[in-house]
Amino acid sequence: MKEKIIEKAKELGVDDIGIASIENYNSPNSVDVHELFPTVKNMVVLAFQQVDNMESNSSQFASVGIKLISDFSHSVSYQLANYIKTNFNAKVMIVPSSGPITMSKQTFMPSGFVSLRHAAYAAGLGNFGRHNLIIHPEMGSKVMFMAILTDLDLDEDSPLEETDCTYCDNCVKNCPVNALDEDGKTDVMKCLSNSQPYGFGGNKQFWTKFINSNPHEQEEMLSGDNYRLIYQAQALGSQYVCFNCTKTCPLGR
Ligand code: B12
Ligand code: SF4
Ligand code: SF4
Repeated sequence: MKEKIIEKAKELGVDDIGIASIENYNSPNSVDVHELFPTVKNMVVLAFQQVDNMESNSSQFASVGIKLISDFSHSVSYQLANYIKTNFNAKVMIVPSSGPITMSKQTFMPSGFVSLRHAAYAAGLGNFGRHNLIIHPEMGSKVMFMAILTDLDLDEDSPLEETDCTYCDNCVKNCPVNALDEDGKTDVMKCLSNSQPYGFGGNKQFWTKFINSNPHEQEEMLSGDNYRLIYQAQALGSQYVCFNCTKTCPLGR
């Protein structure tokens, strides 16, 4: 069964795949997976290599890469989940690449329903680096993940014991807002405001200013560049403009 799933995943364009048992998935700050899927047994975790748009000097062109990989990985995950469901009579649920996520006023911090970094670690697809991202043995830091939760019994992979991170600190030194200064923790609010200036915070700021402006100022605001960038980020879902911690890491292709 596992071999057939791996073969199908590779045929669909997945770069690497690992199986994590739910027992090995340990993400203390995330919800209990059984609340989402009571009979879940395993996670089929998929790794996708990032392209190099992030190296472009144009921040908007750089943001294209993450959007494309996200679209592709969603489509592939759906096809693979459907294959598992149809061929092995199993239940399957897909963890999205990024949104929707929990974004409540109470919890404040945005959080995925399932932490894909912890899932990838449990599936043996890499280990944490100094930038708090998973470093894959071949693809290095330029890798993104998706996961399919299933009640199917599958042979699990083991987590990697060693990290490939050399602690060169390139990621830490090149973070424009010092979000990585504390070892083992990303300062989420610092990263968010810098890497997604047209996301929730930027959008809220825009409309708060808008309702306190006179009609002439409002007209100016709506025809300005900032609103056009906010509009595109919302409409297309391409929100990241900073990739420094990933692109300055020397590991990978
Ligand atoms: C929300 C979110 C964000 C938020 C962070 C919110 C948060 N609370 O972590 C923001 C907007 C800041 C963000 C930024 C980025 N993100 Co993001 N993000 C997510 C998302 C949707 C949820 C993450 C989550 O639930 N976090 C909450 C919990 C799980 O975090 P935590 O328990 O506090 O764990 C943290 C620390 O404790 C530490 N940690 C935990 N265990 C261990 C163990 C060791 C040994 C160490 C050293 C550290 C460590 O690492 C975690 C990160 O801070 C995931 C997708 C998903 N569903 O998982 C993508 C995801 C994590 N993001 C990803 C990426 C690529 C990025 C960016 C590089 C985006 C970009 N600019 O390209 C930056 C990197 C920031 C960084 N260096 O940490 C990838 C990571 C891929 C990888 N190779 O690991 C993911 C998995 C998306 C995907 N589909 O692949 N992200
Ligand atoms: S994405 Fe940018 S702001 Fe966020 S941690 Fe990485 S370098 Fe810092
Ligand atoms: S840039 Fe250096 S310190 Fe940061 S994750 Fe990569 S190897 Fe580790």
